[in-house]
Amino acid sequence: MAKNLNADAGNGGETHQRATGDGALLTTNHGVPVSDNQNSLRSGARGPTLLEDFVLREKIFHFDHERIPERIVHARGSGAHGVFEATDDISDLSKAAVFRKGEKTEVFVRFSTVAGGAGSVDTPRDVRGFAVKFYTTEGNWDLVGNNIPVFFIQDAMKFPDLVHAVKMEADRGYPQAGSAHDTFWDWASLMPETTHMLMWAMSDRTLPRSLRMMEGFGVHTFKLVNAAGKASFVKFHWKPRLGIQSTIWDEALKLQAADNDYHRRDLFEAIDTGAFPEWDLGIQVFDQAFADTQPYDVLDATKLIPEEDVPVRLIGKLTLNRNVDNFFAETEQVAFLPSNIPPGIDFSNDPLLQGRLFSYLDTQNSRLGTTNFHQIPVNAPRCPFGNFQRDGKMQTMVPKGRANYEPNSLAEHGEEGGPRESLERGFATANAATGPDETGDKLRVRAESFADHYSQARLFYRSQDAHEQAHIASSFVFELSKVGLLDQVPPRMVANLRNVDEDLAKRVADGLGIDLPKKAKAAKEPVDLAPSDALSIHKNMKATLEGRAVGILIADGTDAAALKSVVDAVTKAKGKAVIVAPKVGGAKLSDGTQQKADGQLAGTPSQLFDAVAIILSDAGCKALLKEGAAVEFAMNAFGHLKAIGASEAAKPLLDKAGVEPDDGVTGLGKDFATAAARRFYDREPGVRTLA
Ligand code: HDE
Repeated sequence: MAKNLNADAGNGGETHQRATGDGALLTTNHGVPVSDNQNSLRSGARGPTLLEDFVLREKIFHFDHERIPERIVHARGSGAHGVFEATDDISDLSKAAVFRKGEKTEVFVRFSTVAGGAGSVDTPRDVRGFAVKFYTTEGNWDLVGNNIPVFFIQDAMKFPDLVHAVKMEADRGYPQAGSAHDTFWDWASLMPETTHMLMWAMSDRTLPRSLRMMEGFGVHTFKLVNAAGKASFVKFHWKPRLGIQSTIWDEALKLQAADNDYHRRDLFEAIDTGAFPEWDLGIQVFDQAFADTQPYDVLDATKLIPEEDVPVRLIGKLTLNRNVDNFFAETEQVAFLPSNIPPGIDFSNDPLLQGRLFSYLDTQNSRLGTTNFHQIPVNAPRCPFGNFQRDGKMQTMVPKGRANYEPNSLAEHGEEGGPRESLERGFATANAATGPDETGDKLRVRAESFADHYSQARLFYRSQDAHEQAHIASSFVFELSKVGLLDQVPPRMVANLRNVDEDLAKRVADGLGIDLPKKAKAAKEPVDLAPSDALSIHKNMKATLEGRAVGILIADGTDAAALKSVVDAVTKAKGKAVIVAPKVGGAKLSDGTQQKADGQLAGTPSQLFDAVAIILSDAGCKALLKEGAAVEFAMNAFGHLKAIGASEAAKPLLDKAGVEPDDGVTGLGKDFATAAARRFYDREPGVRTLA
């Protein structure tokens, strides 16, 4: 490589070490080759920098504008490419090509937290976004859902209030990424319609173990439309093949310290190693006659339809099989629009959905800076598309000819006339009004059928097992205990909870140390609905190591054969074995071999794993007894209700960590692999006080 003459002329030295290997020529954005990417152009070796330096100016100019406004909500997200395959024939319900049995459609998926900024952490207590863009042959379909089937509000009018209340407080700029603060609970306690969603938000649903282990929901009622124009109502569900799995609160808090990118890394690494995450797409289909007979309104996004009433029918499979090549270009620039919908699917009159149809298109213009955001590769349809919209900022298409209006007769003159509408193939809105009050006078009202704010909150609570109920009560206590200044708020919230379940309200009041307030007046008295097992995580949990990770703590002297047998057992069960040692260079095993570690103990705590094995010799254990991180490794695994398999010699470490014998504390044999596939919730009352 030629010497840098300018640098040599100055202090005579190269400014950096050059990587070997030939790359393409480095140029400016306009293609001019760059000779020196280290030094700006100066007048004299120690003189001022010259304005003339177009290489420096262009580089800094572009850098200055690298950031774009983050999403107002759902700013922090992780994306991946994949494929959706339709597995069942539903042509009687929908004519959409994406549902044709055997049809494979490329997709892009972005998971997100809601409240935190783009640089916040992955594991706050928060709802998760689950947005899927299907690049169908009939245009893009964006199913922009969440991991919870209901929402906080019934009407789009309240969305800015919800978001202002939950985001960091306006004057102090904190807290980041969480709802445990004054303004959120002030607002929520004044809005009884939030109660059902609050039950979900305070449950372990908002603490997913992995993005690969959570359900997804379209939330709103949509419509499917068949070739004859017949519409049916539908709710969309995503069911993870790895099962639903959540962490517990203390673990989620400690994960924030251990790895800010816990979910993003987990998703990336799974896809990178070929462990492709999969979900089944399910639908609940029903008609107006069913809707008319339910004790809730199917257009109300604070309500769900119990799976026991309308079973979920599986109609397709989603597989995420490719990581993004560039986070900004794809995950950051992807623009989801609930209004993207192909023929065969349609909207309902849900007033929340109706508001979303405007908001998302509007926000992309300020976020991506141009009405042409659909031309960004991750957003562009894969099918041919064209119309007479023209120009605008960042126009990258070069339409030919004069046809930028319609109708035109240019083709009669031999010129290109442009695309044409099609009555047969075009999107035609399904005949909208099906239910009562769906047309009529213009009114700023909430339908009377939206008035029951508590029955389904009660249904959710009573469908949980005892451990899950304790977690919900404890989350309310934790969050409301963070309401610092507004003393009126916790009692007001508990007064609402009395409409959900008296025992829950009492537990929360006790946990807060306040008197049980008078029950809040309900807009409509709640009723008892039959509990739904499908709403509980625990009742549906899969005992499996697939997609889970086991941390194996070793030190000098660890028995080589025992280590190998644990690694083999974990791998055989499709889990990931991660070796942790005091030094990342590893440890010298009993047979004299040096075992490299995947993680250093101080930076690889047990909250990163679903179960742990501690394989130590007498000497190794003695050394680790003085190591706080080793004691915490065992203590937190126990406190987070995980299986702990340990060698005999590791016993003193377990004793020091306060690990007590139970079904989850095993030796290193077969019983460990079985135990590692689950968590031990019965242990919890012994390790912490729950409300
Ligand atoms: Fe969103 N929402 N939302 N939302 N939402 C956005 O759009 C909005 C709602 C959801 O990964 C924004 O492109 C309004 C329900 C997800 O890029 C914004 C209302 C559900 C994502 C917006 C709702 C969602 C968003 C911010 C009430 C679950 C992330 C940036 C009428 C069904 C998508 C953007 C991604 C993002 C508005 C309610 C899910 C501001 C006005 C209900 C998963 O346009």
